[in-house]
Amino acid sequence: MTSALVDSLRKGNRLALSRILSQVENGSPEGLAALEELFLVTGSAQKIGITGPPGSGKSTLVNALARELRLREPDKKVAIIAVDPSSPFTGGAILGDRVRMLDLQDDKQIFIRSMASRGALGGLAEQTQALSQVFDAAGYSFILIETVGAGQSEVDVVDLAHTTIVVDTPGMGDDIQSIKAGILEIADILVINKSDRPGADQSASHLRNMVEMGYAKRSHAGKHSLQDFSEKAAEELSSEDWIPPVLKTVASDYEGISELVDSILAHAACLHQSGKWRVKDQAAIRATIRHQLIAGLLKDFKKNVPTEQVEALVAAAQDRSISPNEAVRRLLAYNRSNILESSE
Ligand SMILES: Nc1nc2c(ncn2[C@@H]2O[C@H](COP(=O)(O)OP(=O)(O)OP(=O)(O)O)[C@@H](O)[C@H]2O)c(=O)[nH]1
Ligand SMILES: [Mg+2]
Repeated sequence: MTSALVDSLRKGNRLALSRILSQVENGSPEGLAALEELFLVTGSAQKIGITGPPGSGKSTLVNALARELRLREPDKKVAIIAVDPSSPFTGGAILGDRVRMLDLQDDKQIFIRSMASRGALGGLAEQTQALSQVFDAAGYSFILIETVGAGQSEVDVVDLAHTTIVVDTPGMGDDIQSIKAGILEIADILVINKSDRPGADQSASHLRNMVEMGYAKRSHAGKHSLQDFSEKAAEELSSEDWIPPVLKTVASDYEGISELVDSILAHAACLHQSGKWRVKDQAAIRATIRHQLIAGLLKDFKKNVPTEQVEALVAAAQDRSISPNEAVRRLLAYNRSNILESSE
């Protein structure tokens, strides 16, 4: 049964969208019910993760990207999700003339959402996943997800993106070195933003060298973001048909944005062509089920087995009267017997 609110969201009503996003974010029963219904019509949006160190210009870049995508694909809607934003979205005030003509706030085909809270739906990645499913079902073709530096957040939102853009700034040679491994594993597109500053060319060529050197390795290692998925999926994904480009931008002046959008669209085309879009999608769904299954089992276990029981067996193992293995065996047996009892 479709609720009236879900109906209006599917028809493009922004107020309905906004309300469902809040319900989902709060983990309310209405929100979860809406999500279950909406999931069935998801799968077409391109989720684009933008990550990088604080202050590197991610928000500015996302603003510019949203505009350029709208100019390029006037029939398509763009959503922005900011995870843990420390700087607000500008809505265009600091951008140049060309972009002011198309103000984010005035463009009803752009929807900006900052993640206000965390915890209601598990970790940040789950919340972001849920919100992007709502946008996807609401007909948003591009979902831009700004997140704090890769590897710095507890959960990498990168895991759910089709396309991951890693942003850095010039003159951070040492930094680039230190996050090199992470960058090469997760980036589909590398961006040197603030290229109006000295050292941009060196940083770009430095990164290009690293991409070239690391690429052979990467194709064997598979993407780190897929470590949770089946090995087969990771293998299928880590081939060499996409080599991450290194681009220079001045997001505050809209420079290099057009090239960046070219790369984003090309990456989507490449994923579709190679069949990896589908593989990624399937892997993400498998991971979601696995995640929720583990959470559900744990919840059942906590309901079935009293803390004292757990603590007693932990203590017994700590005393070396039984092995940890035996403790687990007994706990699982206890859990099972309670499941049997409650189902009788
Ligand atoms: N010189 C220069 N400044 C820029 C450029 N892009 C962004 N900025 C400025 O850099 C500052 C930080 O930009 P943000 O877009 O807020 O950076 P951010 O990565 O989103 O920051 P956090 O979300 O706090 O991590 C702002 O004052 C921007 O105006 C650029 O290309 N060149
Ligand atoms: Mg920001």
